[in-house]
Amino acid sequence: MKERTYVMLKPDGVRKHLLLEVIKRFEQNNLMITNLKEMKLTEELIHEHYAHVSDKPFFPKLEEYMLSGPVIAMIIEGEDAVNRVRKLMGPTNCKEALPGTIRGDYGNKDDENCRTYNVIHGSDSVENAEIEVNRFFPELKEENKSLKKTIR
Ligand code: IDP
Ligand code: MG
Repeated sequence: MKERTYVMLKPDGVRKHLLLEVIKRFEQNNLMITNLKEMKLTEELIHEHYAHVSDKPFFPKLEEYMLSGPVIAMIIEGEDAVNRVRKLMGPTNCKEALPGTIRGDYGNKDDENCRTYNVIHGSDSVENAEIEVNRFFPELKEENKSLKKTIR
């Protein structure tokens, strides 16, 4: 099924100049980047986006990481986009991510940091993708309603 998903190059990914590399990987896999912008996250946005881990001991470190520089927010469309983007990213822990995945190739491999500094975010379900697209691209709200019907 054609879907869209929310992808975010995290601050370490921006610092490592990985934007073109990740776009290339998505495009070569027949996924289309339909929207892209640079933005600086706020504490409020981080708490909302990472509400599912906000009670974990690592949350302050995650928050500091996500505030450490700008991110690149993207909407990506294509067949089975949510799962295919997750596969191209690799698992959360960069030490477990295989070479050839974005996290496996570019994430932090230190024991202390491999679970946090993992370069990229991708929505984990179609439902969350819609929530995240609306969260990070609120300016598309009206367009979003019709986009669902006119997916490329
Ligand atoms: P995901 O990004 O692979 O979907 P989530 O479980 O949604 O993983 O966690 C959100 C983010 O929180 C991760 O991408 C990572 O940056 C950070 N994180 C997750 N688990 C840990 C952990 O055990 N230690 C430190 N940071 C973590
Ligand atoms: Mg997640």
